[in-house]
Amino acid sequence: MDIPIVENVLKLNDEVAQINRAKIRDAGVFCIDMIGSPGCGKTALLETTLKHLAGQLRIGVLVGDLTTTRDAQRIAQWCSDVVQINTGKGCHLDANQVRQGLEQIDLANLDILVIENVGNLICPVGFDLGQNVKVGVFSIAEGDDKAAKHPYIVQEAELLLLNKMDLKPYVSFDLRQFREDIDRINSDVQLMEISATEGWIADWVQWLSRQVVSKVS
Ligand SMILES: Nc1nc2c(ncn2[C@@H]2O[C@H](COP(=O)(O)OP(=O)(O)O)[C@@H](O)[C@H]2O)c(=O)[nH]1
Ligand SMILES: [Mg+2]
Ligand SMILES: [Zn+2]
Repeated sequence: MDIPIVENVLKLNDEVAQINRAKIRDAGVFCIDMIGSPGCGKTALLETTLKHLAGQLRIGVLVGDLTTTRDAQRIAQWCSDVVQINTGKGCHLDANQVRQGLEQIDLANLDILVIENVGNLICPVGFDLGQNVKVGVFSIAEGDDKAAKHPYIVQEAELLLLNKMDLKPYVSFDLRQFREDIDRINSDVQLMEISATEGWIADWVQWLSRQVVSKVS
């Protein structure tokens, strides 16, 4: 008897996601749903990216978190278009929360909107928010089995980032195994090795710039 309820929730979510998608498309904005576990470095990556691309690309951020506004405060140092969405006990963002967040952002000012999802590699994958792409973030510190253990994000993501590469010398992490697991699950997905805190983000920044160019042309 539970199944129809779940189906209805997802159907309603998908309808609102389509409204978000149309709004984002009409504004000519490229939208990323960023998904990764707590502490993988999503906010750190956004901070470094915003610093790096200041004056080049206009980036807005919707950031989902259970109760605090700490991530939004960190991001607000580098960006004026940031909205915190508190989910309470919710372990993912849904399209309606994003719809409300969008009401507080002037999309006309932006090239890119990044939605930092609640730290969780599981259910955020199943909720369409109206994004163009999902980007999955893993980190060296989490262990090399995490792609294999979280195949849904690997399947759904357009791009995967492996953060905290600066910790590689100190942590046992089999990169070959990690890459093999990803290849087996989704041979189309691109993987970039980065360090948010060291600023090793050149590939990611190039990828972002390409998305904006291909949206405009
Ligand atoms: N060494 C190292 N630490 C990082 C890196 N990226 C993030 N961190 C640290 O990891 C912790 C969690 O980062 P945060 O951005 O809050 O992760 P989030 O929960 O995914 O948003 C913080 O202490 C960051 O300074 C990185 O590339 N290298
Ligand atoms: Mg964060
Ligand atoms: Zn959830």
